[in-house]
Amino acid sequence: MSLNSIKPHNGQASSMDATSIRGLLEMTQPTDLDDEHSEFRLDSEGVSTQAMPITLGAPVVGGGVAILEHHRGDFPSEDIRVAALKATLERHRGERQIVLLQDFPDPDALSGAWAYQLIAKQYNINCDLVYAGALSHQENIALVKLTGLPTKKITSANLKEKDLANYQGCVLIDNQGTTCQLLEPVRQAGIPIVAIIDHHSLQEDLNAEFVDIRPSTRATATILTQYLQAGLLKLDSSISEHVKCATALMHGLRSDTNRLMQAQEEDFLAAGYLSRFYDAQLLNAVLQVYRSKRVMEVIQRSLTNRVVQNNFSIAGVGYLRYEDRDAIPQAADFLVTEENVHTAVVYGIVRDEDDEVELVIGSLRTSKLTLDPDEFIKEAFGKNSEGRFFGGGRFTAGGFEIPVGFLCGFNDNTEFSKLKWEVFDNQIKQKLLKLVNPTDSY
Ligand SMILES: [Mn+2]
Repeated sequence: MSLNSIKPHNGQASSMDATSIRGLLEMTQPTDLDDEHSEFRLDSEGVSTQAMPITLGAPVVGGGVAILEHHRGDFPSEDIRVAALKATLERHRGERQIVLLQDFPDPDALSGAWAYQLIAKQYNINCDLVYAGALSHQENIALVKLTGLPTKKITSANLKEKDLANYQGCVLIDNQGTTCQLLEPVRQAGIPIVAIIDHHSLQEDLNAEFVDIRPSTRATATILTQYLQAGLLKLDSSISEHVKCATALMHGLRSDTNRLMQAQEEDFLAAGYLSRFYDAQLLNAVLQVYRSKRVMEVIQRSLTNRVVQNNFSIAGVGYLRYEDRDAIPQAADFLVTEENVHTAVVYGIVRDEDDEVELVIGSLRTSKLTLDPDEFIKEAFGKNSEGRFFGGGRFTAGGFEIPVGFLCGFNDNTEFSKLKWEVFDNQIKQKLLKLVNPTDSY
């Protein structure tokens, strides 16, 4: 089967023919995305020429097992997936693995990684769940605190080689490395990628041993729940850790399906299974969190600054601290609830004062089913000088990151800061409005 025949365009997984994946697995152009409460880092564009073997029967010991599903339910079967994951875990029995979460992990990533950790424990594999950025959403902090979710922050700077020497494998859950700055140092340390379990569109080929990427599935928590249900770990309601993990998974799949409103049959089935084990009161406690004052202020700025045209609401919110970057998607979530608005885009300059790094970070939320956030963002902002897109998206959500580059860095001169913001604000607005009002000229 020719590889070329299965190359999708612009990361549109639906254009792939699942049956043509037999034989070889081809990775494709990445589409970047914006998770419910966290965003991505950009990664390379362009089609990888690397191919890897896919084994469709019993997995070959030591060989690659790649599983890819583009069409719900048809390929490959659940039995094959389950057998492949079991065989992979078996091959790594007794090892220590580092599970990489996206820099700003969301409930789907956190809960999915926890479920993987508990599954791996059955094989005497010890996993550390790590992320490099921050738990920037109050709800995520509550989830981690209230369930005792075993994750820790580790920056790429303090990820020393001697720490990495403890790991024999790396696992990516709910991401494919493009939203995770820890992947690079981990790869440089020569740690092989054992497994990728994700539901985002295909990104670059990472040459992992086990790959289960299902862009048509709404939540990674759903995928992990299916593995639990298939017997990789027998949940037991008398074990507190199981109950808490089931609660986290319920939260993860609810949050990636907009409280089940965008859930599909498989998500409801997964939620049905979890309902036997989860703690409804605990979930309620996780959801009962409040917005911080700073998030409220960013929302206020987005309301004041918004420009509404053709049912699009566009708002620049100025400078934000790194820890508050999650206020941007929250503001977009809020703006999209306005009457006659179907799409909201909120952006600001996020400043990491330690690193003197500044980035324009933006989020898009849409309720318009015919608007593809991925296409919209790629068209609005195009690519950088290296040919990488500034952003992308998935169903109903998208995001972008634009480096401030040479203009980076704090300046005592407030007039300078103000001018800098205005330049970015105007440029972004102009690019967005060009798409919003295609007939006008800007
Ligand atoms: Mn997810």
